[in-house]
Amino acid sequence: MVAISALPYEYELPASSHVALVVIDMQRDFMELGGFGDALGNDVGRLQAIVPTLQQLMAGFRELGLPIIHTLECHLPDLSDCPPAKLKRGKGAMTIGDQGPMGRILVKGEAGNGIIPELAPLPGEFVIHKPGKGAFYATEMATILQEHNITHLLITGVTTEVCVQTTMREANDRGYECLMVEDCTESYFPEFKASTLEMVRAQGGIVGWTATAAQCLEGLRAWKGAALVS
Ligand code: TIU
Repeated sequence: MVAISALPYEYELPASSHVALVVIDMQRDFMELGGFGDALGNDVGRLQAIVPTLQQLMAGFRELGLPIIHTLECHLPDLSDCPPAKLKRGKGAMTIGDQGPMGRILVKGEAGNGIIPELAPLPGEFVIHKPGKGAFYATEMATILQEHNITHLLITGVTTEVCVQTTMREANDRGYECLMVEDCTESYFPEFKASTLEMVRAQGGIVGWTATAAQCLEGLRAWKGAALVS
Protein backbone atom coordinates (compact mmCIF):
# COMPACT_ATOMS: atom_id res chain seq x y z
CA MET A 1 0.00 0.00 0.00
CA VAL A 2 1.44 3.37 -1.03
CA ALA A 3 0.97 6.22 1.44
CA ILE A 4 1.81 9.86 2.01
CA SER A 5 3.90 10.39 5.12
CA ALA A 6 1.49 12.52 7.15
CA LEU A 7 0.13 13.34 10.61
CA PRO A 8 -1.32 11.84 12.73
CA TYR A 9 -0.32 8.74 10.72
CA GLU A 10 0.19 7.66 7.12
CA TYR A 11 -2.40 8.79 4.58
CA GLU A 12 -3.00 5.66 2.55
CA LEU A 13 -3.48 5.77 -1.19
CA PRO A 14 -5.07 2.49 -2.30
CA ALA A 15 -4.57 1.62 -5.97
CA SER A 16 -8.30 2.22 -6.51
CA SER A 17 -8.29 5.77 -5.09
CA HIS A 18 -8.88 8.88 -7.18
CA VAL A 19 -7.11 11.97 -5.89
CA ALA A 20 -7.86 15.63 -6.60
CA LEU A 21 -6.16 18.83 -5.48
CA VAL A 22 -8.53 21.49 -4.13
CA VAL A 23 -7.20 25.07 -4.27
CA ILE A 24 -9.41 27.34 -2.21
CA ASP A 25 -9.90 31.04 -3.01
CA MET A 26 -6.38 32.10 -4.09
CA GLN A 27 -7.98 35.37 -5.21
CA ARG A 28 -6.79 38.93 -5.31
CA ASP A 29 -9.72 39.73 -2.97
CA PHE A 30 -7.88 37.90 -0.19
CA MET A 31 -4.25 38.47 -1.20
CA GLU A 32 -4.07 42.15 -2.18
CA LEU A 33 -4.74 45.57 -0.74
CA GLY A 34 -8.19 46.92 -1.61
CA GLY A 35 -9.89 43.52 -1.63
CA PHE A 36 -12.24 41.76 0.78
CA GLY A 37 -9.55 40.56 3.20
CA ASP A 38 -8.15 44.07 3.46
CA ALA A 39 -11.65 45.52 3.94
CA LEU A 40 -12.03 43.24 6.96
CA GLY A 41 -8.90 44.78 8.48
CA ASN A 42 -6.43 41.96 7.80
CA ASP A 43 -2.71 41.99 6.95
CA VAL A 44 -3.13 40.48 3.48
CA GLY A 45 0.61 40.35 2.71
CA ARG A 46 1.21 37.32 4.88
CA LEU A 47 -0.73 35.03 2.54
CA GLN A 48 1.88 35.45 -0.25
CA ALA A 49 4.36 33.05 1.38
CA ILE A 50 2.55 29.91 0.19
CA VAL A 51 2.36 30.88 -3.50
CA PRO A 52 5.66 29.28 -4.71
CA THR A 53 4.96 26.03 -2.82
CA LEU A 54 1.43 25.87 -4.16
CA GLN A 55 2.79 26.46 -7.68
CA GLN A 56 5.09 23.44 -7.22
CA LEU A 57 2.25 21.26 -5.92
CA MET A 58 -0.01 22.30 -8.82
CA ALA A 59 2.81 21.57 -11.29
CA GLY A 60 3.16 18.10 -9.75
CA PHE A 61 -0.55 17.37 -10.12
CA ARG A 62 -0.45 18.53 -13.75
CA GLU A 63 2.63 16.41 -14.49
CA LEU A 64 0.92 13.35 -12.97
CA GLY A 65 -2.32 14.03 -14.88
CA LEU A 66 -4.34 14.45 -11.68
CA PRO A 67 -7.33 16.82 -11.45
CA ILE A 68 -7.21 20.28 -9.87
CA ILE A 69 -10.33 22.00 -8.55
CA HIS A 70 -10.05 25.77 -8.03
CA THR A 71 -12.64 27.70 -6.03
CA LEU A 72 -13.52 31.38 -5.84
CA GLU A 73 -15.60 33.04 -3.14
CA CYS A 74 -17.86 35.49 -4.93
CA HIS A 75 -21.36 36.88 -5.34
CA LEU A 76 -23.56 37.75 -8.28
CA PRO A 77 -23.52 41.47 -9.23
CA ASP A 78 -27.04 41.93 -7.77
CA LEU A 79 -25.88 40.19 -4.55
CA SER A 80 -28.99 37.99 -4.68
CA ASP A 81 -26.86 35.06 -3.51
CA CYS A 82 -25.44 36.94 -0.53
CA PRO A 83 -27.40 36.41 2.68
CA PRO A 84 -28.13 39.69 4.53
CA ALA A 85 -26.30 38.26 7.55
CA LYS A 86 -23.09 37.97 5.49
CA LEU A 87 -23.51 41.41 3.91
CA LYS A 88 -23.90 43.10 7.29
CA ARG A 89 -20.88 41.39 8.86
CA GLY A 90 -17.56 43.14 9.42
CA LYS A 91 -18.54 46.74 10.07
CA GLY A 92 -15.50 48.07 8.16
CA ALA A 93 -15.59 51.13 5.88
CA MET A 94 -16.09 48.85 2.85
CA THR A 95 -18.16 45.72 2.41
CA ILE A 96 -19.26 43.16 -0.19
CA GLY A 97 -20.48 44.88 -3.37
CA ASP A 98 -18.78 48.21 -2.66
CA GLN A 99 -16.54 49.73 -5.31
CA GLY A 100 -12.87 49.26 -4.42
CA PRO A 101 -9.63 49.91 -6.31
CA MET A 102 -9.86 46.46 -7.99
CA GLY A 103 -13.59 46.68 -8.72
CA ARG A 104 -16.57 45.69 -6.59
CA ILE A 105 -15.54 43.72 -3.54
CA LEU A 106 -16.18 39.96 -3.69
CA VAL A 107 -18.30 40.29 -6.85
CA LYS A 108 -17.94 37.69 -9.60
CA GLY A 109 -16.10 38.91 -12.71
CA GLU A 110 -14.45 41.94 -11.07
CA ALA A 111 -10.66 42.24 -11.42
CA GLY A 112 -10.13 41.86 -7.69
CA ASN A 113 -12.21 38.72 -7.54
CA GLY A 114 -9.99 36.77 -9.93
CA ILE A 115 -7.45 34.12 -9.00
CA ILE A 116 -3.91 35.56 -8.74
CA PRO A 117 -2.10 35.15 -12.09
CA GLU A 118 0.66 32.92 -10.63
CA LEU A 119 -1.95 30.25 -9.81
CA ALA A 120 -4.30 30.71 -12.77
CA PRO A 121 -6.31 27.61 -13.68
CA LEU A 122 -5.40 25.90 -16.95
CA PRO A 123 -8.05 25.05 -19.55
CA GLY A 124 -9.83 21.86 -18.54
CA GLU A 125 -9.35 22.34 -14.80
CA PHE A 126 -12.42 22.71 -12.62
CA VAL A 127 -13.36 26.19 -11.42
CA ILE A 128 -16.10 26.51 -8.80
CA HIS A 129 -17.74 29.79 -7.84
CA LYS A 130 -19.08 29.64 -4.30
CA PRO A 131 -21.19 32.09 -2.32
CA GLY A 132 -20.28 30.57 1.05
CA LYS A 133 -17.16 29.66 2.92
CA GLY A 134 -17.43 25.94 2.15
CA ALA A 135 -17.00 24.64 -1.41
CA PHE A 136 -20.05 22.35 -1.24
CA TYR A 137 -22.77 24.85 -0.30
CA ALA A 138 -24.76 25.97 -3.40
CA THR A 139 -22.13 24.71 -5.87
CA GLU A 140 -21.50 21.83 -8.29
CA MET A 141 -18.66 20.46 -6.09
CA ALA A 142 -20.50 17.28 -5.03
CA THR A 143 -21.48 16.50 -8.63
CA ILE A 144 -17.93 16.99 -9.95
CA LEU A 145 -16.47 14.70 -7.29
CA GLN A 146 -19.10 12.02 -7.92
CA GLU A 147 -18.81 12.18 -11.71
CA HIS A 148 -15.03 11.72 -11.52
CA ASN A 149 -15.13 9.05 -8.78
CA ILE A 150 -12.88 11.19 -6.58
CA THR A 151 -12.18 9.59 -3.20
CA HIS A 152 -9.20 11.57 -1.82
CA LEU A 153 -8.85 15.35 -1.53
CA LEU A 154 -5.65 17.29 -0.89
CA ILE A 155 -6.87 20.67 0.31
CA THR A 156 -4.96 23.97 0.04
CA GLY A 157 -5.58 27.71 -0.16
CA VAL A 158 -6.78 30.56 2.02
CA THR A 159 -7.70 31.13 4.68
CA THR A 160 -6.88 28.06 6.75
CA GLU A 161 -9.51 28.42 9.46
CA VAL A 162 -12.25 29.93 7.31
CA CYS A 163 -12.83 28.59 3.78
CA VAL A 164 -10.20 25.84 3.84
CA GLN A 165 -11.31 24.33 7.12
CA THR A 166 -15.03 24.70 6.30
CA THR A 167 -14.49 22.88 2.99
CA MET A 168 -12.47 20.14 4.64
CA ARG A 169 -15.15 19.54 7.26
CA GLU A 170 -17.88 19.49 4.60
CA ALA A 171 -15.85 16.98 2.57
CA ASN A 172 -15.04 14.82 5.60
CA ASP A 173 -18.73 14.56 6.49
CA ARG A 174 -19.41 13.42 2.92
CA GLY A 175 -16.94 10.54 3.25
CA TYR A 176 -13.91 11.93 1.44
CA GLU A 177 -10.41 11.16 2.76
CA CYS A 178 -9.05 14.66 3.30
CA LEU A 179 -5.52 15.94 3.82
CA MET A 180 -4.71 19.61 4.46
CA VAL A 181 -1.37 20.62 2.92
CA GLU A 182 0.47 22.47 5.70
CA ASP A 183 2.68 24.73 3.60
CA CYS A 184 0.03 25.42 0.96
CA THR A 185 -2.48 27.05 3.28
CA GLU A 186 -2.24 30.30 5.20
CA SER A 187 -4.22 32.50 7.54
CA TYR A 188 -4.16 36.17 8.49
CA PHE A 189 -3.63 34.81 12.03
CA PRO A 190 -0.63 32.43 12.45
CA GLU A 191 -2.07 31.04 15.67
CA PHE A 192 -5.34 30.15 13.92
CA LYS A 193 -3.43 28.25 11.21
CA ALA A 194 -1.48 26.30 13.83
CA SER A 195 -4.64 25.51 15.81
CA THR A 196 -6.51 24.42 12.71
CA LEU A 197 -3.78 21.99 11.68
CA GLU A 198 -3.72 20.60 15.22
CA MET A 199 -7.50 20.23 15.52
CA VAL A 200 -7.78 18.52 12.12
CA ARG A 201 -5.33 15.78 13.05
CA ALA A 202 -6.22 15.47 16.77
CA GLN A 203 -8.20 12.51 18.07
CA GLY A 204 -6.65 10.14 15.54
CA GLY A 205 -7.41 12.39 12.57
CA ILE A 206 -10.94 13.44 13.51
CA VAL A 207 -11.24 15.56 10.35
CA GLY A 208 -8.30 14.14 8.40
CA TRP A 209 -4.55 14.41 7.89
CA THR A 210 -1.88 17.07 7.37
CA ALA A 211 1.39 16.84 5.44
CA THR A 212 3.78 19.11 3.56
CA ALA A 213 3.66 19.61 -0.21
CA ALA A 214 6.95 17.70 -0.58
CA GLN A 215 5.54 14.73 1.37
CA CYS A 216 2.40 14.81 -0.81
CA LEU A 217 4.38 14.87 -4.06
CA GLU A 218 6.66 12.05 -2.94
CA GLY A 219 3.67 9.87 -2.02
CA LEU A 220 1.72 10.71 -5.16
CA ARG A 221 4.71 9.93 -7.43
CA ALA A 222 5.18 6.55 -5.71
CA TRP A 223 1.44 5.84 -6.02
CA LYS A 224 1.41 6.71 -9.74
CA GLY A 225 4.56 4.68 -10.30
CA ALA A 226 3.02 1.65 -8.55
CA ALA A 227 -0.09 1.98 -10.72
CA LEU A 228 2.05 1.94 -13.88
CA VAL A 229 3.89 -1.29 -12.99
CA SER A 230 0.86 -3.21 -11.68
N1 TIU B 1 -11.94 36.33 6.15
C1 TIU B 1 -11.31 35.20 5.95
O1 TIU B 1 -10.37 34.81 6.66
N2 TIU B 1 -11.66 34.39 4.89
C2 TIU B 1 -12.74 34.55 4.07
O2 TIU B 1 -13.60 35.42 4.25
N3 TIU B 1 -12.84 33.71 3.00
C3 TIU B 1 -11.94 32.65 2.77
O3 TIU B 1 -11.35 32.09 3.68
N4 TIU B 1 -11.72 32.32 1.50
